[in-house]
Amino acid sequence: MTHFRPTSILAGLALATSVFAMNAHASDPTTPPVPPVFPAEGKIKYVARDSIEEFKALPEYHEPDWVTEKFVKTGKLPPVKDRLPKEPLVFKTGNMPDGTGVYGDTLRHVIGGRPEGWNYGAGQSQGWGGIDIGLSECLTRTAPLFQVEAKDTEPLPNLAKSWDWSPDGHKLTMHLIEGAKWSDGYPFNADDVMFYWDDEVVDPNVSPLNGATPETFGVGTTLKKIDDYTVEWTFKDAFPKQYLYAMAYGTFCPGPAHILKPQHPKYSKNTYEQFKNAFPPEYMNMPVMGAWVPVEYRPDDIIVMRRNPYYWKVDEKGNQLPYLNELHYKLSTWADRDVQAVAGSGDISNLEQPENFVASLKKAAQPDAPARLAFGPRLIGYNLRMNFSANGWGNPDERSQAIRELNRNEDFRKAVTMALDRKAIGDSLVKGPFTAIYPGGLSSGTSFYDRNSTVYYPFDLAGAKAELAKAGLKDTDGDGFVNFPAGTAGGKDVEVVLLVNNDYTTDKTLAEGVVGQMEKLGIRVVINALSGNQRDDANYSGRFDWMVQRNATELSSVVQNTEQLAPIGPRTSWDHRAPENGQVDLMPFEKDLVDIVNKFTSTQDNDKRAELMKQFQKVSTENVYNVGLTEYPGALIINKRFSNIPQGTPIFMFNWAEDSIIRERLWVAADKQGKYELFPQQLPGKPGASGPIN
Ligand code: BQZ
Repeated sequence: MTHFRPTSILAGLALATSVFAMNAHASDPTTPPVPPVFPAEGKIKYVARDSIEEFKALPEYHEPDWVTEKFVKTGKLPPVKDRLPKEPLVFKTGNMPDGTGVYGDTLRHVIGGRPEGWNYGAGQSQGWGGIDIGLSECLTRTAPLFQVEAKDTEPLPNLAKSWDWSPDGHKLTMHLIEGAKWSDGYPFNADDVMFYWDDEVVDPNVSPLNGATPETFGVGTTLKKIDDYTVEWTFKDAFPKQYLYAMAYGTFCPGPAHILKPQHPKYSKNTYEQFKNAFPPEYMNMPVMGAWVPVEYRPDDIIVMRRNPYYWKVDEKGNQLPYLNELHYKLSTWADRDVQAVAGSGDISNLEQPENFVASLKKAAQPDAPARLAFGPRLIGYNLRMNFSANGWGNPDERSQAIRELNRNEDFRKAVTMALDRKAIGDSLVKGPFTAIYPGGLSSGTSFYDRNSTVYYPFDLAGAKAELAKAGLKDTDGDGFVNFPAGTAGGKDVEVVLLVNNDYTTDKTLAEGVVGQMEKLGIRVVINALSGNQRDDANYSGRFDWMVQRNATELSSVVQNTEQLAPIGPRTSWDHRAPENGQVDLMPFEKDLVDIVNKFTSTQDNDKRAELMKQFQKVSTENVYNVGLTEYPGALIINKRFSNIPQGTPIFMFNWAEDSIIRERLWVAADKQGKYELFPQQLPGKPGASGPIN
């Protein structure tokens, strides 16, 4: 893995700041200023897609000695060869930066989220930070594709080991891995896939975590079981290969149907709420297909996970993975994750909050620093998103309804975007070459980004006030804030409630910047800061006027969660969903965005796809579909004792680094292993039992 000298960045801080000062502002729409060159991008070592993994039977298999001694020889577990599928997923040694590894040690995460329970398919968060990514294996996998050239990219096989298109391209036959088992030994098969599809995606009363809906896989798409290890997709479009990305994390990761189905209202007397809450955080040993199983939960303290004895992946020597026996998720704050990673009491962090950049860089620059720190491309971005629903999504009151009508007014949106001093916003987070002027739309770090297709309304407060007047808003009571027109919301001051994730310093800093800059424009903004899970619920249910939203994968990769780029379905967009009647009241430019995204999804011609994304970027930014705030690079911080970290891993692209680094392949040399295991030589117990077993 390339790591640059963090000192080079510290030295570059002064130079880049002066570059910023040269960027003059203009009143007319223009293209955004060229982002400051960032001297420290980790260099990715590109590889061929088929150099990463394959499925095949090996002549022999191995496991940690203590598993053989304490569990196989005592009859508690079958021999490892009988716990693996006929053809396990084999990670190829050639793609392992440090080769095959040895067993032992622990990966210590620190997270700012908190678990709601283990029912991922019914929408419960496990606290983020890599927990759900590790538990929820999905049909395909995309995060490791950051190391594959875009032209060679197609999602990697995972639970789906292969797939075939029909000659007309409307049917996709997917072959599931055969003989794999859940962590409790129960077989994995098509019934798990169909339960997730029929009873958690298609069932309108259930919303899986990360927001999968039927339209995520194309309007009118169907899925059916052919046999225990074969399912068949049917699509309206021909060869919509784009949907193979939607079959990866977080939108097609089936849960254990043998545990979930008995609690589902279709098969029990439970309500949907009871189904969702049937597996609280205290429910241990929830069966997973992932490499580690939750065995211990101490509220506000830690979640501990132990290796899954039925994990269906191996290295080329036949060693059953993972190499690491245990995972910790210390339940703290996101900011503390950075602090602990550079201090060495935690092992990994996505350095994503610029307020921590300088302190983390200084710590990592010390000769005896326990962790490596490497910045990637500028793919972390924030937008101010406006609720565009005027027909009832989120049940707005009179004031909020009036705000939504304003959100739908182009002059109002232009006023807001032109009132933002994005240089000041970026500097409020961190000074130096990190942040860039970001008008909204696709991230400048994605391969689909085209600066000349990006419309930027530069900071111009006077011009912004003129736009506000064009929107019909005047300060009729002389208190410095514009008023609703008489007869609307009582002619009171225009007051916007801004939804913010209270778990992030950066989100709050940006929100406070918006409040201050909108006050100068004459709009009162009131912050509604909620903890992560509550903030996410408020977003999904439309209970917001505006929100500060960190960009998700559709803006950092385009091909992942593409459906979130525009309201292509009733429940696919971050800022515009349907109320009970299922109708999204699209504005004309939104219809154009929907059309562009649908065309993108239905073509595999790379030139057409690039052109369509230029069109998307122009329509999106010209109409201020979302109001960019800032964008900057993130850095991966990882303890130096770990081997097999791919060079230049970005903290965010097709997914977060917890997925991209392929944790199941990480290992620690015997002479560097820490004594961090809390349950040494123990394995997960039975579903619902109190903890691990000896
Ligand atoms: C990374 C990530 C792994 C979710 C979450 C959190 C939720 C959102 C988002 C990030 C956290 C970390 O992000 O900030 O670095 O570890 O978990 O899932 O912000 O509130 O809903 O989309 O991924």
